Amino acid sequence: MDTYELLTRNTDEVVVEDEVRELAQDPDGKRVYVGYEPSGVLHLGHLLTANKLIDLQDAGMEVVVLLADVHAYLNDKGTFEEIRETAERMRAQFLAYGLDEERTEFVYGSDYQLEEDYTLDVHELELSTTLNRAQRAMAEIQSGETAKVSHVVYPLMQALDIEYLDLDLAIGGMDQRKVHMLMREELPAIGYEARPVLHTPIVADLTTGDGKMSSSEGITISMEDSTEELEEKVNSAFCPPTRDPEGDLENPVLELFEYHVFPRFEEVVVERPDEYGGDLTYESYETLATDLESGELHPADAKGALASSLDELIAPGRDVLSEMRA
Ligand code: IYR
Repeated sequence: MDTYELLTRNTDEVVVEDEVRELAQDPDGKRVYVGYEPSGVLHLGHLLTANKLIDLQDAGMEVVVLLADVHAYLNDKGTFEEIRETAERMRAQFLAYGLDEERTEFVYGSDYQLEEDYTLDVHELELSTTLNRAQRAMAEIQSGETAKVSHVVYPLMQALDIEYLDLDLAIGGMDQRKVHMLMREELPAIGYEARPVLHTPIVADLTTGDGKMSSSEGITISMEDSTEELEEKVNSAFCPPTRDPEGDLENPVLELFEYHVFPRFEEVVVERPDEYGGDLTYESYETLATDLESGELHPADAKGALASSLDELIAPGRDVLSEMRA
């Protein structure tokens, strides 16, 4: 696969193409990051950005994972101590999921975000950014209905992280795009260079195909799920025989194949009894989606194969979690 294609596959947005094409010319040793507010257990949302990191490692880039403890604190996710404990568990789960330990640097936000230089730069951004802009950047991130002062400091710090971690590229879900747009404008305003960004899609809710899959509502698949729970959840998924259901709906089963399964497996085998045509083997998302649309592949069989592939992906993380709790 061509390097630009590897860097950008399964993304919803590339900001901006020219800059990412330049990176693709010589990705070796370039630094890319994603940040996460430490929270309970990894779920498919986290794993989608992690898949992108694995692609970028395969392209030769160095990966930085920011365990954004100060950000989580500013977003009212608990006490500092609770957040740091969660972050440690999160780190172990990412490694179990398949990030290369040698080429992944884990950084806590509090390692550098409380230093004088950083703090003075935050204040400089406070001066150059309008309140309205900072508030809008947080629309999809802010916890709770009421905007607090902490919520407008948050995106300014996220923008500065890119400078302080000395990065060449940032990754985030589409929910982070307004923060990144603020970064593109505001870093140059205080004398730093804006960096390119890749945004990964937000997967639809499993049972309805609507909106986004999140841990707060609807059904989420997480690293804590047992094989049986996973099968049950996948079986209850919305899966019409088309990749384009009506209106704003998506086909979440196909999305999971596209963003989670095919990037990590060479082939997917759908097991079927001989009287139903025998096993089917797919080497690409396209052929599987085409067969689902034509009726060659029944949604129930697709779900069975999806559940076992996801189970294989989360099993190592599930084991690490149970060891940590033992
Ligand atoms: N806003 C992210 C967490 C986060 C991401 C990055 I990239 C940072 O530099 C800091 C925080 C979230 O919503 O989880």
